[in-house]
Amino acid sequence: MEDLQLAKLEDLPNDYVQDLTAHNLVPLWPSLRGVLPPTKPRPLTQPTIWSYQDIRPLLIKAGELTPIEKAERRVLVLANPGHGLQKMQASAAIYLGMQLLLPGEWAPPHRHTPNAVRMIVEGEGAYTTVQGEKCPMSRGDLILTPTGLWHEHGHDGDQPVIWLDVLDLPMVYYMETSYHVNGTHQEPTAGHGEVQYSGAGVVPTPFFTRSDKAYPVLRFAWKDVKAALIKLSNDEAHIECVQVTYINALTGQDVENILGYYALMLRPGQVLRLPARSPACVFHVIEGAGMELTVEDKVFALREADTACVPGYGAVVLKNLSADQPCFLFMTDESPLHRKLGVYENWG
Ligand code: GTQ
Repeated sequence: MEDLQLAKLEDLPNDYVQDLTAHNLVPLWPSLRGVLPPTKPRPLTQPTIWSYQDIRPLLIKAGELTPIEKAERRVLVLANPGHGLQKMQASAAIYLGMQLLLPGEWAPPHRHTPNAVRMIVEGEGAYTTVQGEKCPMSRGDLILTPTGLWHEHGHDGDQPVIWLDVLDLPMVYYMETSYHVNGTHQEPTAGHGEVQYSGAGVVPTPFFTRSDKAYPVLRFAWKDVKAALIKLSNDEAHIECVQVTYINALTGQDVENILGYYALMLRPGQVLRLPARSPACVFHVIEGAGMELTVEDKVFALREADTACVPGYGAVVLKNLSADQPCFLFMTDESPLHRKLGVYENWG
């Protein structure tokens, strides 16, 4: 059934509207179609690409302009113009930032309510210490800093290190639950979850380790994730979507509570159509000779280290432009949030 045209605010007498305002009241009907649009949502999130070639020199320049002590975290935020750049949102729930740490620099310890991950883009020798566990950074590695865990970044190497930060900051901020606490330097103490939980299907018996850690693994080395994708592709030659999910080895659930993290392999020349689903999604090229991302009527070309964001409810087509090399992507989406809230939809 067609929606009826509803009355506008201007259809009401001025003094009546003023009376409402004076009592903190608002008529629903002029705004009803805005908050409940017909048939499908109207995401503010626009399909957007950030090319690493554009970001890198500007980030290096930030390293010259702003000392780490004056930045704490030296980050250029990948802001979606559909939300307004000042909102610092890639989508409704996703924040993306490109962070630079120069040799010898130190980003001091803190913890905060938003969950974060880092996807390492460039450089060697830096590390994040998360709750006493030292996590070295190499290209393609994923390091978790879940809600409430202490973390600090250091750099013993001799070249700049750059990584992509993904946080659920917009969501946590919207809920009025975002805050941070500063801490003191942590000497690395704990073992390495990625070593203890490295056997797929077996985990240290919880009774004996008596681990009360909610997050058993904090670092996922790219070499292991890449090997898992290649094995999956070889063993399941017929499956179309060669994708793995970063999960919590103790719960089998997504590795963090609000955003989902995945790695995907496009076979040489592969064209992969992803269904239209409610969550917005981010794509970042870890390795490959180039790919094409089509969403709605937009086509983006992505090279290594490029990042793109697409709104929910639109079908996405990924195409590996190389005929002889696979292309590897890191992906983030809002699926865990949508599923928990009961609004997750797959429109096929
Ligand atoms: O490295 O702890 O991009 O606290 C934004 C907030 C990075 C971090 C960001 C943060 C961090």
